[in-house]
Parts: sequence; C-alpha cells; structure tokens
Amino acid sequence: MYETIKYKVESAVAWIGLNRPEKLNAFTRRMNEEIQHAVRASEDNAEVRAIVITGEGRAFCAGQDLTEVTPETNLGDVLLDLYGPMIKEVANCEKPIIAAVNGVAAGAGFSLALACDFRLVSEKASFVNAFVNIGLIPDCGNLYYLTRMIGQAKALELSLLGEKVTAAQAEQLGLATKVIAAEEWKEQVTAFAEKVASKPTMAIGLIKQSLEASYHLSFDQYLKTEAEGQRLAGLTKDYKEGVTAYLEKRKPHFIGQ
Ligand code: LHQ
Repeated sequence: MYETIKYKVESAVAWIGLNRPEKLNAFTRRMNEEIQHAVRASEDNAEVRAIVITGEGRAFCAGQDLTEVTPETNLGDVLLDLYGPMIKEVANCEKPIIAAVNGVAAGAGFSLALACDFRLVSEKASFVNAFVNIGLIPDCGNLYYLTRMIGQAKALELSLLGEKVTAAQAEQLGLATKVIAAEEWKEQVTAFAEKVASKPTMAIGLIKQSLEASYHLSFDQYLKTEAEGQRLAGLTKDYKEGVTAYLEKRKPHFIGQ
C-alpha cells in the first residue's frame, strides 16, 4: 500500500522507513501523506507502544524534494495543507516517537527529527538547517523546537549559516539522545526502541502532553492540567503494576494500559 515508506510492526515497535534512498529520502507529497498515515495507524494500533522513524540508504531525509516544486508553488499553502498536518501528527502523537537518524537530516528532514521525542544519531549522521541555503526560512516547527532544545543563539547560528552539524556537535548541543557507532546501529536502535516500548505507554503520553502544556499556561493553570494528567495516570493498570512491583521488590511488567 505504501510506495515511499516501509512500514512494519515488530515486538510492539512500529518502524517507519523513509524509502526514496536515491533522492536521500527527500519529501514528496506522497511521502508526506504516507508518513502521516503510518503515524496515525501506529497511534491507533493498540499493539504499538513505540514508533521509530528512520531512513533507508545513506540519508535520513534531505527535506522537500526540490525537483517537485516550481516557481509558481505557493509554499505557504504547501506548509498549511501538507507539512503542517504531517508534523502535527508526529508532534501530537501520544506514543513515544524516536527519530533514528542514520544519515544526513536536512531542511524539513531536520524538522521531522526535531518533532520526535528522541534522536538516536548514527556517528555517520549530520544535521543541516538547509533552508537559508536556498533562500527560505526554517519550517515544520523547526525554530519552535530548536530554540527550546539548544537556545536562541545556537538556533539562530544553525539557521542563518545553514552549515553541516556533525553527530558529535549535535551531541554537544543537546540535540542527540545518544550517538551510536555505525557497526552497532541496528541492534542499539532496536534495543532502545524496545526499552521505550516496555514503559507505561499511557503515562508517557500524559508526560508529553503535560510538558507541551507548560509552554502555554500560567503556573496555576499548569498545576490543574498536571493534576488531571495524574488523575488519569492513576487510573491505569500500569500504575497499579508499578506500585505493586515496587513494593514486591521486582521489575514492573507494564502492558501499556
Ligand atoms: C536532492 C535533495 C533534495 C532533490 C539531495 N531534493 N534532490 C517545505 C515546503 C515547500 C517547499 C519548500 O521546502 C520545504 C521544506 C524544506 O525542506 S526546504 C529545504 C530542502 N532541502 C534542501 O535544501 C537540502 C538540499 N540538499 C543538500 O543540501 C544536500 O544534498 C545534503 C546536505 C542533504 C546532502 O549532501 P551530500 O551528502 O553531499 O549529497 P548530494 O548533495 O550529493 O546529494 C545526493 C543526490 O541527492 C543528488 O542527486 P544527484 O543526481 O546529483 O546524485 C542531489 O541532488 C539529491 N538531493 N537533496 N532536497
């Protein structure tokens, strides 16, 4: 069914592989829609408790396929109609999403990685805020995330210069959850994803919502939101299991409910 991505679910992990390797997995309309669809399908599938987005071949994603835009393309409309819904699907996903950045992530490909909850970064990978190199501005929430993650000065530096940031630099900046050696890539990404998938999935969704809410609310409003989140977390089976396991001095076995 998918033409531009690979999709599979294995051991509670949904794997989304951007699959246009000859074009460094650059976004087409179709790929954009398929990512959105696959994230939604993963969200709706109770079996899935973690999602990994990665790239086939040597790149993660080179951003918009520049052979697909014409001078007549209204870029604002493309963002509102196509990229916005895709990036919101990722950003608002209640399940944990991991960007497994296997190679270069440029332009909207960088933004996609930023919208995920974790960035596992291959030592061969790099990030390029390439927009300025073609006379555009960072999009798909890029600056929203970048300023929060690495601060205004560095966010501006990356955005105004459009230069390659290596995996080691990304780690120093705080962009990388972990940098992984090329020969250990597959097994470490799988182990990390399965670890995340074994956590209390409902609590993870509520933690993500709570953190996002903190940016928009007064402290008083935030405390109310937090209390509601905790009320819901307290109703889950995983909470009961967590406390029981703690008292019984054993490792909890969470089921994501
Ligand atoms: C590509 C691309 C590409 C097509 C490599 N398109 N072919 C959203 C709304 C609507 C419109 C506007 O934009 C946006 C958001 C955006 O994402 S704008 C930013 C778009 N992306 C870029 O500007 C990045 C352009 N690419 C690069 O800067 C480099 O290719 C990177 C840094 C990604 C990789 O560099 P290298 O590793 O040196 O590879 P390369 O440059 O040799 O690329 C390999 C091939 O892939 C090459 O084709 P060829 O036929 O010569 O082998 C490139 O033309 C092609 N390619 N990116 N975005």
